[in-house]
Amino acid sequence: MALIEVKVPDIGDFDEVAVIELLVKPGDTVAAEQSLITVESDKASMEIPSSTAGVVKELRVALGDKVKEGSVVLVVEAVGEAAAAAPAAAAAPAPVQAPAPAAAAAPVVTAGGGRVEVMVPDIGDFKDVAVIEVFVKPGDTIKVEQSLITVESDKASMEIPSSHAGVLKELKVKVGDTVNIGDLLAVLEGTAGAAASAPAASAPESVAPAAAAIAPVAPSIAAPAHNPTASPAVGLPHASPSVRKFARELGVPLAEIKGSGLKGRITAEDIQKFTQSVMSGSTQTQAQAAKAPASGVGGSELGLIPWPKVDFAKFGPIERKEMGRIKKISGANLLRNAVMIPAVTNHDDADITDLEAFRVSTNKENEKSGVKVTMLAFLIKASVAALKKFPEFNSSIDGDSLVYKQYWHIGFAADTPNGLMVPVIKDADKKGVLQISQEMGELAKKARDGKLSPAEMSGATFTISSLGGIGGRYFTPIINAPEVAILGVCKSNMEPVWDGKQFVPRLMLPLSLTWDHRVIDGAAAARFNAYLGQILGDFRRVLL
Ligand code: CAO
Repeated sequence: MALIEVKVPDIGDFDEVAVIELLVKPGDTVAAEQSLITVESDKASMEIPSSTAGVVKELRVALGDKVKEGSVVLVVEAVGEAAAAAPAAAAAPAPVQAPAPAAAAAPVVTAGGGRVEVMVPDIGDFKDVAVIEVFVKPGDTIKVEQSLITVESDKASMEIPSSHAGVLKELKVKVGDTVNIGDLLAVLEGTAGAAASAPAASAPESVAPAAAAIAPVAPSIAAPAHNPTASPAVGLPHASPSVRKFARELGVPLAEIKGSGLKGRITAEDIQKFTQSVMSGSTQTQAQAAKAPASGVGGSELGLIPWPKVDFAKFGPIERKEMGRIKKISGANLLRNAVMIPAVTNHDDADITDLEAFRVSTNKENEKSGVKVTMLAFLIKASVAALKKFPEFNSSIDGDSLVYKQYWHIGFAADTPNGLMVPVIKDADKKGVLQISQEMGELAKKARDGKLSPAEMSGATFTISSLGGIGGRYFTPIINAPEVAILGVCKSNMEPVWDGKQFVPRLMLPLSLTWDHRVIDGAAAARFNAYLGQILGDFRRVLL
């Protein structure tokens, strides 16, 4: 297996930038384009993605290190195609993106010389980047190169500086807007001094953003050039783009978090801890505090008492272990889904006597093919039929709308040494049970080996969680938002079933369907389960 050095690609005019986050560790499997580290300068932070897929063998940087173009970030052992292409990949650093033209950064001075329009400069290949922070307000006196707003893409956030000095008359954007090169940001009333400096401000070297191509495939980003005279916004929380995104997804106010990272930077862990303490009632957000009863005895918005704080060591020996990354991420998602979704679970049983006999005989016939047909594959196929009959189960809430998906991608929970993962069988409606069984086996193996790519875990419209191979009767699975339902399956048992005349032994499969009451009602859920049971009882119904 080939060892490849992954290097910092062209990051524009930045000479040396500090490593503020390590996103992988030795032993991790990384996909091409997966973010490896976050670096930060005065004005921009960006994630450096991997130029190749493989297993991390050695990290060559530590928190606080300074890196520049060509610095080796880590060494990976290439796998698959990357291994074949290894010599080229190791030798060739990420291609360099030509510096962006400065034209868009130039202020437009209109009649009278006093009114200046400040536009979004060239921000590289990005389209529709989101405004996530606004630092100024009308009436403020703005200096040349003072940061006006922060914009953010998936991989980088950057502050957009003013190309001109003056008094801010109108601000044309707000948090949540998306902007592109050339969009009008602000209108300034220029001052005498500012007017004199205007031509200099439009010169490329003083305000033109430098293009910092992050990686061959990652979008390039234009980050404002480092300039010692720039006046960065004071008191703003420092956090990398992915951390900001994570905070936004959970609705966590960054300004209220004390960062534990280098120089007080906020880490993903800080956000998780903050969320946990808010959910447990031991911390209040400022918004919650504002809403709390005047008596001051409020507690959290949910009215919960604080999470018990116990000195476990007082009662006996203990061992403390950090939770793994996957557990932390899935924990935060599960907590949100459990708290935010008004979920109800219906339990039912399906008679799978004939289906199991068919599965066993199919496996005997196909013994040599190496593909084992599993009950879960039949459940996926049966679920697709039920989802087609009851389309709201295949929908998602989006604001005030329901999005009905015309595709049927089924996720299945897989138990792995690192925690719960949910690989997705795409277009399950177009695949036969044999193909689904084969794909499921491959995806479950990848999940256990920690080799699932993000694409293999995204896009599900419905999820099945099967504990059938382990045991139990019924359970209440948590919906995998933004899906609106999840099917839990337990171990089938031979049971006496009354056929109208006598008790007969039938193989019964316990089903637990959890559904979002905002979208689905109890009658629909009961019908869904009943229909699913009918199909599992006689698969010919799928043909009807
Ligand atoms: N009833 C009775 N037996 C069942 C069954 C059921 N519902 N489902 C599977 N089995 C049997 C299988 O037939 C197999 O038996 P044989 O080896 O004799 O053929 C055995 O149990 C093992 O099955 P399996 O679990 O390996 O395979 P699967 O296709 O059923 O499941 C997978 C694959 C990936 C879903 C499973 O390995 C797994 O990870 N399950 C756990 C999921 C989980 O953690 N859910 C909880 C999420 S909420 O925290």
